[in-house]
Amino acid sequence: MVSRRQFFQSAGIAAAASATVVSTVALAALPEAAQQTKPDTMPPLQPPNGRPYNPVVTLNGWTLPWRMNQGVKEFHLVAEPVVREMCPGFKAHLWGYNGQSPGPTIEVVEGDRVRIFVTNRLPEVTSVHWHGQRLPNGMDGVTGLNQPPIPPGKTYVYEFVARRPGTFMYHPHADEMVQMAMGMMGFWVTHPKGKHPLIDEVDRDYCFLLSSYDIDPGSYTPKVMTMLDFNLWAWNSRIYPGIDPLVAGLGERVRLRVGNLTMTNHPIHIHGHEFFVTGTDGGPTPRGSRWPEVTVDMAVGQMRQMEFVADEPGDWAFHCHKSHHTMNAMGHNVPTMIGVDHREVVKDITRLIPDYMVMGERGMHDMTEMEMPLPDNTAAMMTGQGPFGPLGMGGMFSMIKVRKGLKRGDYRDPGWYPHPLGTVAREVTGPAPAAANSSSAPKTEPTGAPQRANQPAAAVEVKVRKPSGGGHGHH
Ligand SMILES: [Cu+2]
Repeated sequence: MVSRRQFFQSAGIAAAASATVVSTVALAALPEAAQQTKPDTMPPLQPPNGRPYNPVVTLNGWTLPWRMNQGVKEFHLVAEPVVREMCPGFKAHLWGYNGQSPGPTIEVVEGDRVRIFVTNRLPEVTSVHWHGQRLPNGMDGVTGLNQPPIPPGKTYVYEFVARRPGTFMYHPHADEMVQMAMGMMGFWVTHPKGKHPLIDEVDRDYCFLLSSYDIDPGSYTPKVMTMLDFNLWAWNSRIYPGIDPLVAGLGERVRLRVGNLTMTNHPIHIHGHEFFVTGTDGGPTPRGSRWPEVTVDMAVGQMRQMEFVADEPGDWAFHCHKSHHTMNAMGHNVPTMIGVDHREVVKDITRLIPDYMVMGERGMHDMTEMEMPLPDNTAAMMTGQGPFGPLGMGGMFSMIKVRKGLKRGDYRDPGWYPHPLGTVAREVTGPAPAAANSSSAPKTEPTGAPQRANQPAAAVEVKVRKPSGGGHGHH
């Protein structure tokens, strides 16, 4: 078992050292606010105390350590501006918790008494709503309805018993539109205490949140006014090829927990396997209600738990089935990348958040960064190199890598699947066999049909740009 100290070392977590507005006296009594800024998938946090459980692995994320205080699990969340690397070469200025967006996953056990300190280091008020939890009304986190807003620089405390096991999330209920567009969200898992008739034990338990951003190519901060026309579709604020693969040993039982905090639905699709929806944020589903699927649609604000046995070796695509959601950084009104006045984005946000420039804690330097040549902070629209060439994917795309002989607890990328000889689709050479209805089948493409196979990649890229702005067509 990995000790808490070892976990801290392996995960590279350092205690927060950037206290600015919160007095050190007030912080002294609080549990340490662990920080994590690396975008890697961190190893599962084995519980150092309390009831045992099999921890989850947060995709490109981590679990928040706690302090046990007279039988109460105490956590410390710090709401603050963060820099999130969404994929290599592309950084976004978001808001999140404890150094990252999404915030750390909180894991507790059914029946645990939980106390969560929330320190606000944002330039405006916030609150935390514990989505899906049974709790006292005054702990539900809706600003104005259940509690006063948490002012900048202040720390509030929430306390309740995690009454039912399941898959939950947390997010602000204060200036929600802005704060969720900026990336404020996190996962919450309540493990069952002992055996549960509807909750099976699994070998691997992955979780992540669906989020979307609208960041013009070359700029860093999401446009918070965007309602539907986002250009970045993310899993845990990462976009492919920035999303780690989900690794499983051959024959292992795998659970996937997903929550949707975007503004549209996402049909999440698995290749090579079938899964069953075993639970929602409402709880475990009755066994009689489960049927096999290869795609599960997730509405806004919904969470789903899917389970399958990883019994087919290989590198299996796992993605949102909306094809526009497996692409990156489409410029809406940016037919040409050069000469975009992205300072307008800053003006828009400043209108909403007068203190906006404070968030980067870089003063005017942010402006100079934004004046860099545009392609410097832009994710390629479709990218990723596979064993057979470019994958042509981005956004909500990853892989489930199933391997024989993988050790339990080994989450490292095993590399590309070595296909057994003769098991890869290949070119047919020599005369093609006649089609069954060869009399009507044309031997060549009909006249005027696009020569798809011969089209250069660049032209394809232009064609799939969203038609909403000026980005459609050739220039
Ligand atoms: Cu989608």
